[in-house]
Amino acid sequence: MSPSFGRGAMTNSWPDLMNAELFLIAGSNCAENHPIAMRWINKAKERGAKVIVVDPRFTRTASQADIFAQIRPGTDIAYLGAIINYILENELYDHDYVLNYTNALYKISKDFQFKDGLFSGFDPEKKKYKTDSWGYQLDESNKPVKALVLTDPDSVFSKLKEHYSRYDMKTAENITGIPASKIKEIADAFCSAKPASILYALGMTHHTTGVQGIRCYGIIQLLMGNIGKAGGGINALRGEPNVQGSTDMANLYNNLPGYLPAPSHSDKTLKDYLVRNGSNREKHLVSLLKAWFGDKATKENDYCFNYLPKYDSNVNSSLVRIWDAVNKGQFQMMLNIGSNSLVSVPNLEVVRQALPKLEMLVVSDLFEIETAQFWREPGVDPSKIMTEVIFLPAAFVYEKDGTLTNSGRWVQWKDAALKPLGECKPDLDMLDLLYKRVKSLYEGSTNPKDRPILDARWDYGHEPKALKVLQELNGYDETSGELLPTLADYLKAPVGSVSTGCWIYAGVTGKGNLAARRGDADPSGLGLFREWSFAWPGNIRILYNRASCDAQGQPVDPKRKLIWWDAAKNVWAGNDGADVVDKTKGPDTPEGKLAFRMNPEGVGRLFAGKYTSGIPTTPSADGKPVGGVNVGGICNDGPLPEFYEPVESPAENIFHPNVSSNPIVAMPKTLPDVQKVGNRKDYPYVLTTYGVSEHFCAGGITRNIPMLNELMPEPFAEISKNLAAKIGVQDGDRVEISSARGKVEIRCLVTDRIQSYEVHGQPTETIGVPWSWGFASLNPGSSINEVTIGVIDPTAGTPEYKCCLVNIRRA
Ligand SMILES: Nc1nc2c(c(=O)[nH]1)N[C@H]1C(S)=C(S)[C@@H](COP(=O)(O)OP(=O)(O)OC[C@H]3O[C@@H](n4cnc5c(=O)[nH]c(N)nc54)[C@H](O)[C@@H]3O)O[C@H]1N2
Ligand SMILES: Nc1nc2c(c(=O)[nH]1)N[C@H]1C(S)=C(S)[C@@H](COP(=O)(O)OP(=O)(O)OC[C@H]3O[C@@H](n4cnc5c(=O)[nH]c(N)nc54)[C@H](O)[C@@H]3O)O[C@H]1N2
Ligand SMILES: [Mo]
Repeated sequence: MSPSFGRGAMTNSWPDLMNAELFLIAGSNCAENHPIAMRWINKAKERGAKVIVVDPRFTRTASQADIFAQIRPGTDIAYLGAIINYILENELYDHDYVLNYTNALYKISKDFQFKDGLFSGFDPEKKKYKTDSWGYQLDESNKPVKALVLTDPDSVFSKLKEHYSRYDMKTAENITGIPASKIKEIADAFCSAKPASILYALGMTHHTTGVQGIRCYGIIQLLMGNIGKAGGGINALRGEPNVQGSTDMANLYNNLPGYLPAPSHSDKTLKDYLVRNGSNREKHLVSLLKAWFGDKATKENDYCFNYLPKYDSNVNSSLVRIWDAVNKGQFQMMLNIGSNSLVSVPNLEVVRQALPKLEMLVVSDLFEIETAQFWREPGVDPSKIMTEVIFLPAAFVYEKDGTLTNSGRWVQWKDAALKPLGECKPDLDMLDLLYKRVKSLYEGSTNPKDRPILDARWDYGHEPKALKVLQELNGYDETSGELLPTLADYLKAPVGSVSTGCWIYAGVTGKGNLAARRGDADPSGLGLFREWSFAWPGNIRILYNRASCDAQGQPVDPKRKLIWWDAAKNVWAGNDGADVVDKTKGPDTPEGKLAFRMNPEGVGRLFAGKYTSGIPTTPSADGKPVGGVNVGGICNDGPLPEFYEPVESPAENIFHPNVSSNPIVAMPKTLPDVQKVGNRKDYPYVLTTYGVSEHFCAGGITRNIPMLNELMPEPFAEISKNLAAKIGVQDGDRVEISSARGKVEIRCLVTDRIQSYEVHGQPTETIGVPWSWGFASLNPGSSINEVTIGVIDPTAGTPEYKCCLVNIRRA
């Protein structure tokens, strides 16, 4: 529905949280934003599990913690780096796991370097990395060379150790404001509990170092052997209702459904695409093209590959940058479905100046949200606005059939309970009408550029049914027209003979609508609930579960057995579906060893290097491996997470003052007077923004519900008692919060929940403000996004909503 602010999912699931012995909840306030998490966390707590919460504020989640640490926003990598260092120095890691399931032994290219805050390959002009030196040493057959021992100077393990040797507890304290003794307490608690689960959401992702922060979690969980285990994992708690489903369907500009990379302008042919992205993706892309273009997609015409739009890989086209493009006049029309940018986008003035540049704006929503009535905003003269605005009233979730995919990858079907009000329509019906009308306008055209619209397989009938769409995602045998029964059937079929609208959903409706299942049997007692709905891929509930077994294929945790190699029957069996290349390939075969089959090298990456290989993950029709190449993903800002200060920060980077913030982050410059960066002299305090239980996101729905408005009537600024005394205000007084970009006037809430702290010995303050208000609705209020900064994470495109510099004074 709405712009997604991240990818990923839980490696495990909601009920699996009850299996953990310890939780690190850092960057999530799940008690308020994902209350269902607490149901399962509390079950684990009843068994004695411990909870660690790291947050700039003492939240309702923090009130449930055994250890709480208050952190300066945007500095998690510093204390996480110290924990990595502590694990390595004290040999607290899971030795077998590290050797068997990670790339610890792999030798890194001699050209790789990290110096003064920069990885090798930095191009200062383009502010980009050339990534050639971030690879493994390779043998003649292109296989990575492995060291014999972890201590080999070229090994990933040694590189990791060297990189994090700078991260001692005291340095981490100086950066984060968390006392060194507390960081050590967190490290000791975390490393002595097994399995331990990590939960995160926006507190980690809303930064210009967001992806690398999550990579720290990956490194820690791989070192501790917590991935692929019940009660372990890295659990991304997703946001919007069905944001998981919408990212699965690729609502990001550089994705196609099923997390396939989108073609870029350099991919002239399907072959070019496969060379760049790996031939193991051939099956998935061709099946997608078959779903979209049916019989029109043939081998001879590259399966209509050139019907796909291509993006310019030199240009970041994520949400924030789209508003820059609207400002430059690059769009005439915008279809805005289920999103409220005039509240939710950072540095709102950019959106405010962009909207009137559109000739037409179509908004589909439940309520007439701010974005739909931008021309009515106080201070705007409607007679000067030439944009034609059309509002399409949308049916709500209860008024339509369909699925919602939760963070645990469970695709859950629901039936409509009510008829839509008045003229409201489900989005599916709106898009169906729109497509049919557009197609009729192109009918008879001989212009080749119109072919994709004319050739699309759009066979949902007179009134489209959500089930038919789900079946398209499941996929068909294109010869017989039958639904594909399972993921395995899809994987076995020859390229071009099958279709799937989203390959990871294969099997969801193959044997009836599995998403509608509500079987609550849990024979293992591990909360797998494999007869409740359908989890992608292939109804596997815990990803990478091959790693829950030892090298011989037997479960390492006798209390939490997920899968095992059944030697008598020659098959991977178990309580969960086995996440393996081939269920009949045992632990003594090359395929049967791979716990991370989506990576070309088949192991978890402590060092996210560059590697392209022939490890086959997709068998062909005759069961023989396709000798294709598999290309692994990399992070644009480096193969190892490094601590960089936020773009606006109260401190210099102590590790490398000359490269203080992430070197490949660029400040947008479309509107130089609006897109400014502030300095710490004029704006000495750190602002962080967050959600509240009583409102939802931009508040389009919740600010129109009187009871919720009574509970949470207006935005406020949480400040410490010290700061209140310093600026001479009392609880409830009005304050002005300003940044280099804008200002708001709201009440302050003087609280113990935020404490003053020191950064490099300097007293520092965080100010917390919830963000769910705008000028419209039953209950208008100031938007803190007037103040926030529009810089983005260079890999994910997520804005740095969680920290910028501000000043505060009595209003
Ligand atoms: N009631 C309600 N539920 C919601 C939403 C809502 O608006 N209201 N929104 C939904 C959506 S779209 C999403 S994405 C999720 C969001 O769910 P959460 O991520 O839980 O949401 P936030 O409150 O934005 O941020 C979480 C916490 O991160 C902390 N934080 C800020 N900066 C940092 C940092 O640098 N490090 C660390 N460790 N923590 C930091 C904040 O203080 C906050 O307590 O919730 C979803 N659920
Ligand atoms: N400062 C600051 N800004 C933030 C954040 C933050 O933490 N701090 N969080 C960010 C995050 S995580 C997110 S996800 C974004 C969210 O930003 P937006 O997506 O712009 O905001 P929402 O309010 O979630 O917008 C969803 C809209 O969809 C409408 N809607 C609901 N159901 C339907 C439906 O079935 N059909 C249609 N057509 N419409 C429907 C709702 O009424 C609502 O207006 O905001 C981001 N902005
Ligand atoms: Mo979100």
